[in-house]
Amino acid sequence: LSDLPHPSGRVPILGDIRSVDRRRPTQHEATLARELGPIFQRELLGDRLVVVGGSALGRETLNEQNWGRALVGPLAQLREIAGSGLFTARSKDPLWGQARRILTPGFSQEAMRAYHDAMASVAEDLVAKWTRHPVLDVHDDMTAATLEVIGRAGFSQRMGLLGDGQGADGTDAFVAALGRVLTWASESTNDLPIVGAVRELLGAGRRRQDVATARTFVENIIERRKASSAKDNDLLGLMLDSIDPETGDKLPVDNVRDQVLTFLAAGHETTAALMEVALFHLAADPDLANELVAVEMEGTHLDYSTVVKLRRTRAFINECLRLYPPAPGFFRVARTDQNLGGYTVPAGRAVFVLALAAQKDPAAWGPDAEEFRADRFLNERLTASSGRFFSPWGAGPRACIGRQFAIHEVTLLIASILTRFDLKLTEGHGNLTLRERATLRPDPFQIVATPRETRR
Ligand code: MNH
Repeated sequence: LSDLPHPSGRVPILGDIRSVDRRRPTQHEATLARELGPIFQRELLGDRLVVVGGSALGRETLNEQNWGRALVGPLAQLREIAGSGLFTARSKDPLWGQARRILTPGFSQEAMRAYHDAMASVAEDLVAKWTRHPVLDVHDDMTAATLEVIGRAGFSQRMGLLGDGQGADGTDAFVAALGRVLTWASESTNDLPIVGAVRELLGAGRRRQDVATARTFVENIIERRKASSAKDNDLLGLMLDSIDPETGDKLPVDNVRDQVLTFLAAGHETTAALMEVALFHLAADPDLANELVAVEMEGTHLDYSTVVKLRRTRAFINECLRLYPPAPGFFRVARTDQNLGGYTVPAGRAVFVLALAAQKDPAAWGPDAEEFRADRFLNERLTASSGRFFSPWGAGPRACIGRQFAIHEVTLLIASILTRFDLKLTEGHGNLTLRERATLRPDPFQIVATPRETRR
């Protein structure tokens, strides 16, 4: 692996220190992938990160027989707040399999049907808010909407974030604490040990406080549920009461807390990022928005079965996920020695599969790979043999459990918004820039929402 291409400007001992972008690491790595090819390395103090940014090589790492999921980088850091929740549990931890089996019924088609009304209630609150305040901060409103959806659908718990009064106490503090921990998890993985140690000295106290704030918040949600007589058939119900068919056990109390926190976090940050990218493109391209409305939304009642049939909207969402994957990459570890692009990756070695680069690799996606083309996924079937890397949900048994949940939510929110409003960007916001905190999420921007009726 020491033969792998590396960025120019390497310094003795420290290594490729000049080629680290602490604030936007994966976007910088995607630029490097364009210069250095489908597989390259970046070394810091002898610690080597192997980045796979090519479509074909990326696909090789998805083969579950040869590669598995690795818990390193920002993910490993997040264990500090999410413990052995589903996202941060080690694959060999029996709690992972147990939780996955217990929670899988919570993501069946039947479950999605049951969540629809809760999701629609959030869409209605959002529409009401935008009708009152037509100039809106997309970041804040998408944080609010996605947290409301996971709260109402998953935990039968209103968060009170959309100006509807009632809700959980301390939601804002929870969101702020979570944001800081996510930022730390992302940035600290790129620190040199000595710098990291200093930052840790300064930041550890704050983080302990943030973790405590987040845990208290979810513990309150759990206590409130236990005190109520409602036996709701939602995610929290499964976490608290369901028995794993394989082991006959329920989830331990501490683990339920970690799961609630995991689902509040994983369930909103990535989905909000996707919504923001989608709204940006719809506001920037009114023709596209009008076409979606005219072709498949106008005159429909947005019930469950209508929403799952919005195939153009789904294709548009896939194109958002292709160019702006909210999880910009994931780690895969070689189960046995692997030949990857002519280099030997020894057993046990983790590589970073950079979806952000592989999903726009011109070698597989063609010369217009970097262009946003909403109809791409309508015309081209992404069969296993197409050779194109498209993996915004991860891979294998550890792939996203919330995929259908997120797709239904985002499709419904987009359709509810587009059928009610014309969107436009505010002056001077013609570019979509992205910030990173383990996720890839647009920098805050505003849009103006004008009710469609008033135009006529
Ligand atoms: Mn989600 C895992 C992307 C929405 C809950 N999610 C993953 C992974 C990716 C991912 C990629 C795998 C990461 C890795 O291998 O290191 N998730 C997304 C995206 C969206 C998303 C792009 C929205 C858009 N995720 C959601 C929602 C929920 C959720 C919504 C919950 C309601 N995701 C999870 C959980 C895991 C996960 C839990 C961990 C699954 C496991 O390890 O078994």
